[in-house]
Amino acid sequence: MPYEVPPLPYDYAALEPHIDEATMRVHHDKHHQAYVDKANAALEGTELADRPIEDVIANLSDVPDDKRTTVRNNGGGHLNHTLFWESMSPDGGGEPDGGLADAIATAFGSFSDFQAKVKDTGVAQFGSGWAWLVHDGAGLAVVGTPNQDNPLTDGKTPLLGVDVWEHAYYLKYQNKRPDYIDAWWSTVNWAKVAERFEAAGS
Ligand code: MN3
Repeated sequence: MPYEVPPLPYDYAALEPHIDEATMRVHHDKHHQAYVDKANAALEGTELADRPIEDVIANLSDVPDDKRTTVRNNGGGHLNHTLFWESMSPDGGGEPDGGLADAIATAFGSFSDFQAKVKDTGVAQFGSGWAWLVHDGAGLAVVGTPNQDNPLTDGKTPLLGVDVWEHAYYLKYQNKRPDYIDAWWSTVNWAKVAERFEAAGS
């Protein structure tokens, strides 16, 4: 089955005022759709076409040489955005609790230190990319990836990612990427992040 853009789990305007409706419409309907279309075109007719996108991105060496970069960029774009929409909620924001909160405190010292590290990583990403909270097998870490690379390719499990491509914020925030990241925290769906944390075998 070809990949499909999953429906947004809330209204396009539901993340206002943090993420504006116009950005959500073009980001979800146009950008994500383009990644899906290009990934499907690259994988069509190969044995990889029926694999979950997580498996493909975790095993890019299985992709034929002439398709690998296209799949890395566009399959990665599909996976990253699928994770991203689910990581936000109109009821988001605040702080995690339970085991995830403890793991963040252990890894980063405090929740605010963790937030600062994500922001620094996102702001420092030259050009386009993502800043991630990952489980690296031993514990939690913050990593940046360029373009549409996903931490799974490096054997790390993504728990939360913030898209720092200009298309994610430019309509509302123009060049002010730090302000966008500050506002984005108010959308984070910590219940979903905790679910991924538990599944990662914390
Ligand atoms: Mn994007």
